[in-house]
Amino acid sequence: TAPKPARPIPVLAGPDHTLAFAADPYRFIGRECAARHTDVAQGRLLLAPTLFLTGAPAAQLFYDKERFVRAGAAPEPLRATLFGKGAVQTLDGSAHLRRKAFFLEATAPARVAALVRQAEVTWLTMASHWRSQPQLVLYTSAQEWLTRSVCAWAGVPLPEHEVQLRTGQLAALFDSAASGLGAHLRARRARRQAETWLAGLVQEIRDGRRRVAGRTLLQAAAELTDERGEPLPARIAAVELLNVLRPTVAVSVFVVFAAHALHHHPGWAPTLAAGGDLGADAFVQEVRRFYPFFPAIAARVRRDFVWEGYHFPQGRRVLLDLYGTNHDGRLWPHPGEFRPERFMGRIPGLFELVPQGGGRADDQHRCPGEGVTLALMKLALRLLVQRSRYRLPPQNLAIDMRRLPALPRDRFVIADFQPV
Ligand code: HEM
Ligand code: MYR
Repeated sequence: TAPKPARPIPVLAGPDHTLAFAADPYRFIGRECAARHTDVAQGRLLLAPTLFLTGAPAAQLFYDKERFVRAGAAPEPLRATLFGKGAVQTLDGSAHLRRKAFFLEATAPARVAALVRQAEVTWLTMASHWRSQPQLVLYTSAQEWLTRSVCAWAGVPLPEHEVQLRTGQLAALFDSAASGLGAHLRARRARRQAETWLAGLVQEIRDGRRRVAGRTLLQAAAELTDERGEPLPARIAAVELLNVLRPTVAVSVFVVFAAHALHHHPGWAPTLAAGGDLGADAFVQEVRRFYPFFPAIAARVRRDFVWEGYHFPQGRRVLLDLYGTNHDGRLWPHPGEFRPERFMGRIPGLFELVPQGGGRADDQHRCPGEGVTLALMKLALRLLVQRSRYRLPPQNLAIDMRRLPALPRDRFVIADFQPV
């Protein structure tokens, strides 16, 4: 059949939309598309023409590997901070699948269970120190908890005197990447330092100067090879090791949001303490849907095609609206209300609940860390509800939607912490 003639893609007013996007990074795409009754709109970011996509059908399109590639999609400032250069996020085709295997092994259910066991032990040790502090900031305490836990689990040595240093570096990669120029430069430095640290450990293993017990993640990273079977440069191995360590520490953002949701919906506490999965699963799914974290992801058109009558030109950058898809009223009735019940008896489709991307994790770019994320969120909630007493001192709990990632203004301060 002959292709349908193209219809024009709705165009946003004005010469460039970078400032408008930055002013409201989570809601910009959804708002502009809704105003035009469209799932595809065209604008400009840093003067480059960009297509904005929102909603489940557009998400399904975005994950069609025949139509989009990731090479050249992520802007340099993000590759230099959040992702790392040469990372799995920027690969396509067989090179991507080969690299992805490292993450699928790292996040297999038995490995997730081992990480959760480690994280519980680490929490209980840290909780006895939290007791003696009049108050603590949940965001930064959770970062230290997750850094200690993931390094112990990964076989990455973390001497006590380096805990603050490495926690700060790992957190800067996601917390400072897109938070203004000064923070961005700190995130670049943190990436250089963290890559140097981990590349050094990889090199020690390869040279036989460091023995590791069992098949740790560090060992697996040292054994990573390219398509010809040659060892990857130690720097790239470090980038991929960081692609597990960094996002695990980033679960601190969801820990804060989970605590925030619990504070506003205390009726869920008994369900979360019981440790059963049904209600706790629904609660953490709703936290991931409701709260703003990763706003949008980028790809480029692989070759010209027509979708829904719209012409997509080869090379054009597209941004898929994750936050807006999670708040699309066509999929989620009353999207602005926190209702875990919506996940009871509903398994979301592959392109509907997309806080960590859509499609499949094994052969597409979807996040391989959703199992880790859900398990750590449920653990943190159980430990907060069942094994802790604390109160919230007066503070600003409003979520700053202009920041990347969004966070409660005061980062969730808790007082009089008592392990029980
Ligand atoms: C990819 C979000 C946790 C490892 C992604 C993507 C998103 C995302 C939006 C992009 C999907 C795409 O490009 O199609 C998050 C959020 C997390 C989180 C919000 C919460 C903290 C994790 C964890 C791990 C992880 C815990 C590892 C244990 C990765 C990797 C990729 C990825 C390696 C690249 C996958 C690929 O390109 O094939 N994540 N993630 N993430 N995530 Fe996560
Ligand atoms: C990870 O570390 O991979 C998981 C979460 C990181 C989220 C960081 C949010 C800010 C990044 C801005 C992306 C802007 C895309 C248009």
